[in-house]
Amino acid sequence: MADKFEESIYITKPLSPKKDDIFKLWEEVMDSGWFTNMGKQHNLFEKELLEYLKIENISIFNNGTIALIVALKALNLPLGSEVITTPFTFAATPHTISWNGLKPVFADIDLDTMTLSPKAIEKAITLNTSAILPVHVYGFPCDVEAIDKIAKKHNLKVIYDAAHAFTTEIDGRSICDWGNITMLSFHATKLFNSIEGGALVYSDKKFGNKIYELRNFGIKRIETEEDIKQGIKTRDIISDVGINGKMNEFQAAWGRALLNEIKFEQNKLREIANVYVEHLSCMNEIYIPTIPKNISNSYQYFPIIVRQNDKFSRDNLYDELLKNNVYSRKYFYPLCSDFECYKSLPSSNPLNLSVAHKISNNVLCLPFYSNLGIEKAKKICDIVKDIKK
Ligand code: T4K
Repeated sequence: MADKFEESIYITKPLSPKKDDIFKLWEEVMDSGWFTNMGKQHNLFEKELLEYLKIENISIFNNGTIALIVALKALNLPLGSEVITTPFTFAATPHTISWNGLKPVFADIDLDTMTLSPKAIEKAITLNTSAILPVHVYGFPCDVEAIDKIAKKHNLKVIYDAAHAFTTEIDGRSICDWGNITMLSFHATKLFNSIEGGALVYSDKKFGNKIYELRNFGIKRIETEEDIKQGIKTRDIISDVGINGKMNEFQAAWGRALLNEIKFEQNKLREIANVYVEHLSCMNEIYIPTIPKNISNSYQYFPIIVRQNDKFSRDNLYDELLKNNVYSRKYFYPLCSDFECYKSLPSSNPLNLSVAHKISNNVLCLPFYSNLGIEKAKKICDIVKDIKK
């Protein structure tokens, strides 16, 4: 029998930059007297992310949720129109739809990828549908090509929630290349973090100005001929109902200092993933979803699916791990469609979401962070095997 852990083992432990690196940058910010409102660190962070992710346009935010709210707003979707999304996600996803005065419509997921099923999307489309909001859950890419075709056929906008998919690529191409706008999250619990933070990535430059304004209270800087005649260079007007979504200089500096460490971290996470696969895949009670070879894994979460029997279930595995001081997480149980605020929607009917219910009732995310190390990962596997005995 493996001994229980003396310390608490959480699902993740946030990654910090090297102290020397971050203190140097923070000192620079303090000395500059410029703490927020699109300062030097902010602008450098955006520039470095463009290069790192091999993308063309990015706007960074104070968190991923506000970024997603702004993405939906920037697309100017008709008030009260329907946005098709997955129930198998974090609360933030459907909440951003509701915050925009739009109606979330839940559609079922695919068994293999756990992401929105293209067939279920087609079935959910009505005359009132304006957009699709799929989630690359755990960094597993949605069927982006099929969703692209559906969106074109029905003239719908696509906003991807890629909160878990930082650096994910399909055949070497950034996951952010699909859809009208993609949201990334840089929350502390994410592989790459700026403590709190997020970003919007878009291919069409015209969104850039709109997003810039919406992120900053709707402030638009204009220059008229009359103003120029009168010697006024620029004037600020409020162009739209904006919000405060700005990332401050301290967090932007944190993100910059961490960016170059991500590849190293992902290599260490790959080793931990290999330990889990080696020790748990032989158990009939556990299925480990795998990412296809043409996809580069973000290594954000390590989900397993429990094949329930009389003696072994997801909930009993969760409870037993807890007794051993291991805090695994039931991401994402319950489904968003079962939340009080959404359960009365017609699309929340469990008959409409049978695959999502099946996955949500049996999924468990194991502790997954580089500092966990190989030995502790092996010990977690031993505890899981002991529970089965
Ligand atoms: N879309 C999707 C699909 C998302 O998953 C999320 C966020 C969003 C959108 C929204 O993006 P943001 O607005 O957050 O940028 C956590 C995160 O707070 C949340 O960002 C994340 N998804 C979600 C899946 O997980 P909780 O409520 O589970 O977090 P919490 O506080 O229980 O933390 C988890 C564990 O991490 C703790 O048990 C211990 C450890 N931890 C956490 C923090 C904050 C630390 O060791 N240190 C820390 O500082 O939501």
